[in-house]
Amino acid sequence: MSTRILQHQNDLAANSAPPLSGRVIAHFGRSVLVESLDHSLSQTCHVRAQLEAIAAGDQVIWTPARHEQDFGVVTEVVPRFNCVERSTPQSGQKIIASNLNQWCMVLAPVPPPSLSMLDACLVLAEIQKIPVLIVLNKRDQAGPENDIWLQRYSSIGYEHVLTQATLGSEGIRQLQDLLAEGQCLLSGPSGVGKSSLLNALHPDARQLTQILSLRSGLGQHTTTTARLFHINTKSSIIDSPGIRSFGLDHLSTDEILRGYREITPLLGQCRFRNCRHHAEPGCALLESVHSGTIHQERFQSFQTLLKQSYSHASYQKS
Ligand SMILES: Nc1nc2c(ncn2[C@@H]2O[C@H](COP(=O)(O)OP(=O)(O)OP(=O)(O)O)[C@@H](O)[C@H]2O)c(=O)[nH]1
Ligand SMILES: [Mg+2]
Ligand SMILES: [Zn+2]
Repeated sequence: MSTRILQHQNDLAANSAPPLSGRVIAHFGRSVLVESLDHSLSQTCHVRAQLEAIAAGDQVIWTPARHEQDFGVVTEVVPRFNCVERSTPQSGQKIIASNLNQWCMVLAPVPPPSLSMLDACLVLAEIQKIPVLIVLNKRDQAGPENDIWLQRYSSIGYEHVLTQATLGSEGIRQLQDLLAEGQCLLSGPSGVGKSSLLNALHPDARQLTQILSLRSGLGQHTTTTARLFHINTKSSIIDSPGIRSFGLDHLSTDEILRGYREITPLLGQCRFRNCRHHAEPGCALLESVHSGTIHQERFQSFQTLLKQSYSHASYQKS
């Protein structure tokens, strides 16, 4: 029997139950795990074909199946107040999580953090108005070189915390306090300790963490799908798979321009109205880089993203 007919039958079977409000806990290919808002019921559901992409953290209207072993049906996605979405070369846009009160960008000393990827995430956080917390995990391996960039981000208003997930330390308690309410996403490169942090914050989560295989050099037990865990009645955490890049092809040039909080106030102050902030005389941004108000490395990542968005815009026009 085709999946479509099966889905239709399940729709019919499920229809007699009254629709409920629910939250998406995880997304697996074509189905999603949904939980009622009071946490009393959870079920794997099909998603009505015409609905947009769904992610962990989304609020939905769903009709549970009468029998536990059957699939429920998600019929509506409640408009989200924000979402973390990135562009990937393979599959276009991909939503990682929705309705976030906090976004923890987790990094570790090894491998050295990619600050250009951090900047791309920060641009999206600015546009989506998601409060950010930078988490440097594996503080037991951290040298003084990390203080330099952490301080730089502090000076432009991004708070950070140092943690050691493998030891319930002061940093974990600090993190617990900072994530006391709402929905929080843990994201970052693979192997930085996101699942370990979740386990430290919520021992019942028991997420398998990576073990590097000596033979292949590849990680095992790496997280493969974003999943929401309730920490207590007020807060929940979404653990997500490691990312290697954070594409922003879906953002406009204007959005990239508004994504750097130390640059935004200077927009409109360049001599030429159509200044591209590259080498133009009287560019207020370049002057601020020379005077040290804008950090050189941040400006480089800004220029790279801006260039990509210009070429993307002209590709779309042609
Ligand atoms: N030294 C040290 N090792 C840690 C710390 N936190 C986690 N690890 C180790 O780092 C490895 C990777 O941890 P995970 O929690 O699986 O990393 P992840 O970010 O969830 O990785 P993905 O699921 O692949 O994205 C594991 O072997 C952990 O034991 C820490 O604070 N210090
Ligand atoms: Mg993980
Ligand atoms: Zn300029």
